[in-house]
Amino acid sequence: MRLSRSLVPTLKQTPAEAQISSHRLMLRAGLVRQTASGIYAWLPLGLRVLNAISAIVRAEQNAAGAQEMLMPTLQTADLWRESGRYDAYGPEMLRIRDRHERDLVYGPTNEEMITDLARQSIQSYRELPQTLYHIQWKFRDEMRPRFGVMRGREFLMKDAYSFDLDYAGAVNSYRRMMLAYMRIFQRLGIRAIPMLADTGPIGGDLSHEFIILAPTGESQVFYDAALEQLDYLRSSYAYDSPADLANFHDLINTYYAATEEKHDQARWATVAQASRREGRGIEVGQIFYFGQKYSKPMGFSVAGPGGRPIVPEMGSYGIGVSRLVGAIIEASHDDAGIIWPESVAPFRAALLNLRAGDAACDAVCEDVYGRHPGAMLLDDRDERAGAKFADADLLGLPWQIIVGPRGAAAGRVEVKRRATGERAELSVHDALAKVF
Ligand code: P5A
Repeated sequence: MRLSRSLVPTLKQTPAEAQISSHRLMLRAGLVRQTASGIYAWLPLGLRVLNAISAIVRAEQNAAGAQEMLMPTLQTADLWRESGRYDAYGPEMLRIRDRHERDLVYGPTNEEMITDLARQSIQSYRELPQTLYHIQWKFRDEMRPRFGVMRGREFLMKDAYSFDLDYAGAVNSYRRMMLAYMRIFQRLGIRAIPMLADTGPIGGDLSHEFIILAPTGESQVFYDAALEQLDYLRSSYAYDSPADLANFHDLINTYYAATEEKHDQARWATVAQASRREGRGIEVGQIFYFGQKYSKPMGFSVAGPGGRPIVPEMGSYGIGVSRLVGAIIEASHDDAGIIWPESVAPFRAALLNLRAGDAACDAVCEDVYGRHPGAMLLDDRDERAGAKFADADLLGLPWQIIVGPRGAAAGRVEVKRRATGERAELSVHDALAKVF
């Protein structure tokens, strides 16, 4: 992408409305713009990050055997009346009336709709278990939308729903999704800690929140530092092995982790002083086991062996995809700007033409850009070198390839690694070998 022809409206000044680093940086780097309170437009670079996160979430959900589908954002109020949540959900739910005076809601979550779809289509115990998911916009009319995309009103969520024949199956599905979540967060370059949680308006008996530490987080959390060291990607737990999933779950439960609401001072005291981590946390995902909370009132049953009806056991599993963009920045930035983990960076490298119009600089830049046009952001603007350096650090792409007139004449460029600041002057060939 050529910066001279792109909508990347970077800002030098800190926008007054942004209270936390990630929100400030998302506005300054031109990733998003607010269009109404708690509602954001995703500009080209922001959308690339959102898509990169979605792709990782999708790949790991598929690997775990979940099937992707897409449910609409608008839902009929009748579904919510069936489950009893139409009144219970309160003013957070956006209620809409169409021209025929029919009540609709803009979905804050999809337990009712997926249960309705399942009861229409799944008749026999032979068709279970199944897990389905989608990545879709949600609306919650939050009382205090704040911190940009962290607590928006419209936000992108990945939500999955599992259907099993019995409790043991449901617990297995829950553990499988938990393993998928740990792998997703690790692939995203963040350390999210699973913590036992309250179930809130989704309801149910068992829930975990996935939390990353950040000073601006909304809740106080406590956990054993050993949980930061676990490697889920290289672990050999198989998604289709209930024994593996039980071992994985036991491993997680070996270590203390809790939010304020579930904090247990007596157990906390048994964690070695040096291993205690305490601070503010941002919730990037939450999973729930709620048994028959929706299937029962909504009349969803399947024919068991011999025809006896079985009411399926369900769970739901959410990841805040748009919140993650803010959360990742919150966890990975410095005074100069964002430091994207490679897996979600909008581009792998920034290519800085320090003197656009200089024959040697232009030739080197076009040559380098032509080799990886989809992976590079070429700063070909007519701007001072200082402004280009500042914007490159602000945008936070993992690598910078800096092309100045003196080096270019000799076929040499400078390569800078954003995360460490480490620099090297290299031939074009060696620079490309280092970055790609
Ligand atoms: C699980 C999937 C649910 O809604 N139903 C379907 C369950 N869970 S949840 O915890 O309420 O939401 C899941 C994740 O969505 C993100 N999230 C938000 N992100 C941005 N702005 C918001 N206002 C917002 N509300 C929830 C969180 O990451 C949460 O973990």
